[in-house]
Amino acid sequence: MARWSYPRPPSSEITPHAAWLSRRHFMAAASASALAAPFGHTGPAMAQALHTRPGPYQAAETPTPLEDVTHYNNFYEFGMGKGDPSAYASAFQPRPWTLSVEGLVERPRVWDIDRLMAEMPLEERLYRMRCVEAWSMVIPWDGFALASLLKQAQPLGSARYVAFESVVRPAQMPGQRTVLDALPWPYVEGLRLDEAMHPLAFLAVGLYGRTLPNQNGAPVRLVVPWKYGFKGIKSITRIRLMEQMPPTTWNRMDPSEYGFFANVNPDVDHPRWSQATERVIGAGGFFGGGRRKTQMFNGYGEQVAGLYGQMNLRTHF
Ligand SMILES: Nc1nc2c(c(=O)[nH]1)N[C@H]1C(S)=C(S)[C@@H](COP(=O)(O)O)O[C@H]1N2
Ligand SMILES: [Mo]
Repeated sequence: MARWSYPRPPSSEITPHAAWLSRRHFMAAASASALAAPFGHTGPAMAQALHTRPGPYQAAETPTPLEDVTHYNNFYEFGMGKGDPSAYASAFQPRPWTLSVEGLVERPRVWDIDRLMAEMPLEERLYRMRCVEAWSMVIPWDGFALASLLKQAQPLGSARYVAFESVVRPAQMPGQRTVLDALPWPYVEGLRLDEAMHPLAFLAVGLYGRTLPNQNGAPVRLVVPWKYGFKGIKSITRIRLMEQMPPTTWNRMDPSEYGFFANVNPDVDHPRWSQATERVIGAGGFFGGGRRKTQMFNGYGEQVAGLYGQMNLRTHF
């Protein structure tokens, strides 16, 4: 395995999404905007404590240090570097905020985020997160099951998929000003309805017992622990139930590299790298850490394998 020196591994090693974008001549535009966006530091110091109870789903591993969880991020709305979200997200205003649940539902509704957080009983979920770039973390999220929100909306019988949309705010998100011709905004994601209703599918409004830091997707983001991290769409404004499979950002960018399902699978390699192992972020130094074997469904197979029955996970990757 390649070695690197502080502060950042070469992008070819750990930012394959970025490597993809650079083929679209993104890099020059991105560095120009970084100079024009001198925002300060943001982080959990500004966050508020949440009243959360321990939930039923926990991972055996040690949580990744808070510093790594909040400073090693993928959030292209703020730039492509792992340090860009923590550097540039402090100007982002996650309140006031509305989240709409619409489409094929009996009761469409536009939620105020604080109202939603007051009405939903918050619980902690310690989940493994496996990025498609072959690194992983273990994160204590605070939030509620996606299913409990969807049930309130009462999905119609015709609903088969759930589409998610991130916010578009180029004035507060420097990456949206520069990546415009490479990545189409808003960032969009989707799940099959049965995946979305699975008890492990989670909407996070906090981490480490505090309101969600901007760089982690404030004020509300999706967490689907058996899928690659890019399914965990951040700063969600809209959830729409649909009959057809919705388009998803990375699948749209390159369907040969990023599937709709994106279930963690050590046996199906990404076309440009192996998925058999992963680098554990924060285990033994900021950018150090061990490498370990990747688990099928990121270790959640016992709970979720039944969702896929006899489906060929190689073709439906
Ligand atoms: N809107 C939006 N959501 C996003 C992304 C993004 O660029 N934009 N990156 C995804 C990727 S690739 C990963 S690995 C996770 C990272 O979440 P974290 O920074 O909180 O660890 O967010 C996902 N959600
Ligand atoms: Mo990712």
